[in-house]
Amino acid sequence: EALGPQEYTGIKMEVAQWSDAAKAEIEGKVGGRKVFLVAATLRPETMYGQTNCFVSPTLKYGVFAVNEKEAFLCTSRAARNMAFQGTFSTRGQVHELLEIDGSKLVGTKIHAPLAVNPEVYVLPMETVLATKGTGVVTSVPSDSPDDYATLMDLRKKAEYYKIDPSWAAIDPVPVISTPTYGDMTAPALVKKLKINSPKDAKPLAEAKEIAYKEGFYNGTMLVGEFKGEPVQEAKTKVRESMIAQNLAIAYAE
Ligand code: A2H
Repeated sequence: EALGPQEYTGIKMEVAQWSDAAKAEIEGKVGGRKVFLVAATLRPETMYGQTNCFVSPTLKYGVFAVNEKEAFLCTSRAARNMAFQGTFSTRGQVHELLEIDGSKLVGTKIHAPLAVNPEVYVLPMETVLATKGTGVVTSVPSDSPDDYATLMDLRKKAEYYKIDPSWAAIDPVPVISTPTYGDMTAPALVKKLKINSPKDAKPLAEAKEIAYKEGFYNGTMLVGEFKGEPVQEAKTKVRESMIAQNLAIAYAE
């Protein structure tokens, strides 16, 4: 575990269309604000390859006022951290507009900033931790073994997970090329380590470690503003560019 604070990028994914279940709960409660799901990521340079977004189907989320125009959807734990980091106009204070079950968010259509596929859906991920980040995880299956394993499992068992197969239909997008694994690092590692399910925790942790190091030290950007540049350089540039464009926030814990 990291000793110092972890510096995440909070990706602002604006709601384009609520699921029916969420719509019924949100109606009339956000005061005309735009609502964003805020996903905490350590790999902002991969955002071109978002294919969906994950929430925990067993966690509670809140919608929190940022100011008169915007609201963020995340865990209340994350909202408290944001309040003390100056994210909200009411510094130090959390203004919760409503609470909602993660399960009801599934099927919501959102806008994924920078993504090659800008419209994506919210899907369930059982391994989302309540104690980390915002409880919202944007999914980049080309470069995250967890995201890839979960997406494949959702496709295999759409009925069991009660999802419409069309919500999980976007394929991984090549974003970063690495010398050892090509332009689909996570799928290559999931295959190599014979990972069959998002519950294969041990090999997934190993795959995650390898993918992270390989991408960071040896990866080259295949798309976007910093195409052709090493990931080591593009990482901070994409983060800063997204924050400057109001597509993301700095979030630490
Ligand atoms: B990363 P660390 Cl492409 N529960 O973003 C489970 N996982 C969570 C989470 C939570 N509450 N909050 C964030 N995460 C994920 C992109 C990515 C990530 C890629 C590759 C690897 C990777 C797209 N998903 O993470 O324990 C988020 O997924 C592996 C390092 O704080 C976040 O970054 O190190 C990462 O885990 C944070 O994990």
